[in-house]
Amino acid sequence: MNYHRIRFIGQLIGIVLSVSVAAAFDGNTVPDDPYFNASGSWGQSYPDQWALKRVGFDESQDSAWRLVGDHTSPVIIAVIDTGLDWNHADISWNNIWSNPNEIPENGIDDDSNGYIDDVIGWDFYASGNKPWDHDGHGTFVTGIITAASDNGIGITGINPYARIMVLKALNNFGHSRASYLAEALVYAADNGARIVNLSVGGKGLTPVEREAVEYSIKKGVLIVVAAGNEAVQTEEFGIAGLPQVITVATTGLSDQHEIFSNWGMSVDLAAPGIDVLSLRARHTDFMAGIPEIEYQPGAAYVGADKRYYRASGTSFSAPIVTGIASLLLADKPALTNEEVYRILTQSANDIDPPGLDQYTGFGLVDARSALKADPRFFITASIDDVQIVVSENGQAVEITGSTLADSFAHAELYLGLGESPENWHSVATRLSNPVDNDVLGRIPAAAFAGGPVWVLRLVTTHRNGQTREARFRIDLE
Ligand SMILES: [Ca+2]
Ligand SMILES: [Ca+2]
Ligand SMILES: [Ca+2]
Ligand SMILES: [Ca+2]
Repeated sequence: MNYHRIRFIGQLIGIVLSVSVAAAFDGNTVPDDPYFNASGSWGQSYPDQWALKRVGFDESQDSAWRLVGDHTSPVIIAVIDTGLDWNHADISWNNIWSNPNEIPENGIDDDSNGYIDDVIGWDFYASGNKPWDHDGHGTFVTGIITAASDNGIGITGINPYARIMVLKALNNFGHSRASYLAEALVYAADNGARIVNLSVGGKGLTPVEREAVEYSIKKGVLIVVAAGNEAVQTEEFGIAGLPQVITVATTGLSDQHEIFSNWGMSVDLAAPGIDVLSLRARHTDFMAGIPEIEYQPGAAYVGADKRYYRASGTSFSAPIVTGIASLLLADKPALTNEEVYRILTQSANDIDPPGLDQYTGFGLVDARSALKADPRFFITASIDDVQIVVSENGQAVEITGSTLADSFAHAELYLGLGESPENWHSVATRLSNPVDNDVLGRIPAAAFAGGPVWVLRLVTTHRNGQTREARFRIDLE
């Protein structure tokens, strides 16, 4: 976030609504953007845009872009952040939302939505219609989603069909207020956004934020939130702790979760967030002045023109998920927010501890699998509680949780000795019917003879043979 002072200077928006631009990238070739095709531009050993390549956007014949059909729809994405440098050469006006019912610069709220001359979005801090980015964070996030593709310069974004609604809800020091975030969420939902990217957050959750989230979701908006970088539980971390949003954690170069990334039951997905390359807004250097980071001003600039920047954090993992979610909607506009949520989580690659885990949720987001997925498909396994119960047969351990699928075959409970068991044996009766938040089985206490620490494992099997598992550690001491 930003910590250096720049006075807000109203910038004229070059409103260009009907200029024909070179044909948009159709996804069937390798984009010609030089950083997309380069490695080591700042001396590193990996591709400059490794983060996109890791989730399926690469040079190969089965690059995720090639899975998008020929008939695409534009997708409105609200980026609630520090604004946008709309003069950046690698941002196309084609990818910025234009409010269809608002006549620019006439001083009248033509569409009667409560905001005068709101053509590309709104600045909730300054109460103005020019949400210029004096910080750099918002431009960086926007670049990951939709920097101009295949235009021969710089980087490529994920979604060439994006229309960014620029909602500035952070001031020039990178700080926000719950009321501005809430107002921006409501604006996004009321003005046609299908996805909101929130790479901002903080401790605590106000009722007004919670209400705004519920309102937006009810209106069909998908909300994608960065988990946060404090290495704390997401449940204590504002909107990221809510179950209805997609909460995104960060993985590094070897697909392991990063230690700074917040964790918890609300984490749904992980995406790359280390040394990500994106756009630098003019006159900004948002890493400078973050007290926790040792940083030489200017060190993150990339390119002779210094118009690119690299940074790490969950803030930059979230827009990777937003980019993929919005590409899904460009391809299949009839999908609901719930369906997109399900597709993204169900098609993720399981990493870290097997099954759903609190560091990476369902796993690393996978654009190829998401674009190929059957929207109906799901398979879940969760162990929510383990309790000692007493019956006429003596003591037993009762396990509650869920095992579900759109086409359920069966489920089984296993027990293994120690922290990371190598051998598993089946316990309790095999389940031939799904269980939704209820008793999964009872294991006689005698089964736990032999050691104090056990791992319980639930495996759900789909009729197509795919499985998903959940694990639960039991310490009898
Ligand atoms: Ca208006
Ligand atoms: Ca107007
Ligand atoms: Ca480009
Ligand atoms: Ca996992």
